[in-house]
Amino acid sequence: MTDKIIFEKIILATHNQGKIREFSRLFAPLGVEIIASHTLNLEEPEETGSSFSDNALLKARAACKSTGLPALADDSGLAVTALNGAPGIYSARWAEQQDGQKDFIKAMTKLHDALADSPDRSAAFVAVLALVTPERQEHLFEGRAEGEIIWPPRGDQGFGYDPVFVPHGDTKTFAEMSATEKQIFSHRAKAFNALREALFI
Ligand code: ITT
Repeated sequence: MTDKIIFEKIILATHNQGKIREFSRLFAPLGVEIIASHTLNLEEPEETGSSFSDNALLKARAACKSTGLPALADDSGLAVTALNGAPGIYSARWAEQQDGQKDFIKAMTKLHDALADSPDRSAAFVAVLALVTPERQEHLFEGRAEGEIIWPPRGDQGFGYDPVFVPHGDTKTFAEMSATEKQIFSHRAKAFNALREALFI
């Protein structure tokens, strides 16, 4: 039998408001207090890893080290088959502008241009969650949402690449779905469910 750990507070090591909204909904039934690292002005470590797992671990380790609390990080992105998995771990960086702000219209247009007339529009959103505790336990959980890239973008919910992604099993983009609908398909919700089953219930 696995030991289930009781967490009262978890640092959510992210500066991404979309992730903060989604994790707040996911954790709400568990009664765990979520503290987003940006509210503590924690520095964002540079994402130097070569995989989602590397980057999730380095973000969670940094937040755990500087707060002494369990820390959860999410490293995620869109892996497009015809682009050999790009943008992948570079999904956020494809949106970066010179002033440091992110522009996802630019990133989605770059994706559309890179796909050109490729007949293969298949893609997957991937999320790897790393939970690191002050006792130095490290846990990793992965979730994937398979689907298709569409053009032009549709919908104004969600964040990031949501307007160009239609999950298998539906006709709406993630950005046309309510938060509850997106949760049925979402890579983040699947990874979170694995975490919840392993550690909480
Ligand atoms: P943190 O590192 O501070 O968590 P970030 O936005 O830089 O924030 P990542 O490095 O993990 O996060 O980059 C993931 C990018 O992938 C994110 O910026 C989105 O563009 C995209 N992405 C991930 N999950 C997504 C989702 O559910 N819907 C739309 N885009 C998503």
